[in-house]
Amino acid sequence: MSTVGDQLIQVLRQAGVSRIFGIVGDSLNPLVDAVRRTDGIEWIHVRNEEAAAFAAAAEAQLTGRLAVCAGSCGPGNTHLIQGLYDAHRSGAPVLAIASHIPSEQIGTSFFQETHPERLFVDCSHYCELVSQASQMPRLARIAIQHAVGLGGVSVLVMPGDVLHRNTEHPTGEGAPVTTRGTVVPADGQVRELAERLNAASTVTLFCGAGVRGAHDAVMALAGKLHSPVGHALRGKEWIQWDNPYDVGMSGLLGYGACYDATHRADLLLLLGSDFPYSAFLPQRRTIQVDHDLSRLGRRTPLDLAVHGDVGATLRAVLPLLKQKTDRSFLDGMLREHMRALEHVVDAYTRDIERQTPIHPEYAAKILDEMAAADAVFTVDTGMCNVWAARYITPNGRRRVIGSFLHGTMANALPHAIGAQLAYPGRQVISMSGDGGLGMLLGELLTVALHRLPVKIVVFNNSSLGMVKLEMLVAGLPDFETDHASVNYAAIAAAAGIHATRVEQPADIRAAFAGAFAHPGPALVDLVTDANALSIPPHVTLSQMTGFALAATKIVLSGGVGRMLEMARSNLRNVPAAW
Ligand SMILES: Cc1ncc(C[n+]2csc(CCOP(=O)(O)OP(=O)(O)O)c2C)c(N)n1
Repeated sequence: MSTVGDQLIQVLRQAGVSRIFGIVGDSLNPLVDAVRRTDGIEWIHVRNEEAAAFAAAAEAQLTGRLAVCAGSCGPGNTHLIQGLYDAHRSGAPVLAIASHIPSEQIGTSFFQETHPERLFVDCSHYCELVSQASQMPRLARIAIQHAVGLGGVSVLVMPGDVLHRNTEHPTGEGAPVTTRGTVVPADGQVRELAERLNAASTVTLFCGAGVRGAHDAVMALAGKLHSPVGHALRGKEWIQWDNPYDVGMSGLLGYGACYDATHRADLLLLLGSDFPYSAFLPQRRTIQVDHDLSRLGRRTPLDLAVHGDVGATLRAVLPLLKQKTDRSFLDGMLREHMRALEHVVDAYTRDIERQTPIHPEYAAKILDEMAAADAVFTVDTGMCNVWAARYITPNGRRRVIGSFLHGTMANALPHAIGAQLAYPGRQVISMSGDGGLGMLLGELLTVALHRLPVKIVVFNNSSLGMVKLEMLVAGLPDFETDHASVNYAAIAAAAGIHATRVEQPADIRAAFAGAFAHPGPALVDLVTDANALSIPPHVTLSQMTGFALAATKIVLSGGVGRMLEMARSNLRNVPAAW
């Protein structure tokens, strides 16, 4: 007889799942035993269930396929929460199997009792208790369809005794649908979109993660409308490459002419972006296209909302558009973009090649140059977000993921674990803050245990650098941000990881080369400057107090990597007349 645990594993196999991230234990054991007895699926042991959820989130985000994590009852469940929030907010299809105390004990304050079906409600589309064998395999398929269909987390709460029971229904062959269809907009919306785009004198496009797979269509649209194309952080990897209309990024980490292009255009077209900072949007003359109806109009009033995938919508509207003839707005914005980048590069520290502690931007620049053309970068929340946004040059093949919506620390290393398992042959680089690495330090052991060839680059400034910056912006003296130096290379080496500590800028290249050439896991511990971002002298603290845009000014005193070259080469396409 097969058990409910066996049945769940069979359904997961039908959905194409080949691994479960988690930590074995008590109520989970029947499931783990089913994994042991089933071909084609493995158990990936981590050191903290939080990391299991992050790893599944990365796998799901990168591949678009369902990924699975599991936690045992009580504390094993509560550890999952951080990673599940990250997965859910990123729209990553993740199924969490939250095993539960014996079903007859529910409601008795039993050992390790929590109420998982309440606990995970806020970070899932679907969260249900499986209290009897007869509910399976149906609930497993429903949970999977929710995760994949709605994009986010589903949780199956499974008491250990239920997992252990004999099945009551055949499993059947019906594989869950794990690829989503395309949302094609209604004809009337397409016509109205065309009319408004034709009527506007100038249109700027602002792209989010929803432009994934629509690069050609967005370029064709920009070409027809002579539109500047800006992006949010999550849109960068999909749209900034091979883009002669690029005007940079908006938001707290933004740069270039994006802000002006979005505010000065006659019409702003938001494409697949749920960019949360309303203050950076003009709040007028805006059209939004999104495959998710619930996002339409939630950041800004809209002249028109279009429900559709970006690619499908643009392909439908392009034949209805007239070629605009006046490109002076676009050319002006491209020039402004280049000037803005030149300005920040001028302000950028000159002696950077010799500076110690190492300037983090110098290290990020070298990392960008030396990383593989199809590398996957996972980026810790903190200043690594800034370095990735500024220095990791997208090319359509690289991927950059982070906790860009939940904004939790310590995501990069466990994300890298999921990424490396999903793509064993690809270079996976974890851009870790020392605070982030310290928070889930045990995951170094996971990397070592599974011999994952992850390359961990630690920006080790002995500081919670992003918070230090926030305190400066708020006019507060920084407090409890700087801590004693830790030698992460020594820790990694003790865990059996190839490790190098780098204190001199001249040694960075050799350290990266050694790490990238090493066939197994490798860590480069860069001793970086916590004060790399100081307040520009002409801005006083009182000017900045409480003013969010000030963060941009501070960050703008840093460099912008290869983006200046891109801006310059885009200007070469602009007719000489300007
Ligand atoms: C779990 C969690 N705790 C606290 C924060 C607030 N926070 C945001 S960035 C940051 C500092 C990160 O420090 P580190 O990883 O060393 O990176 P750095 O900014 O110094 O490069 C903190 C404490 C958070 N985002 N997530």
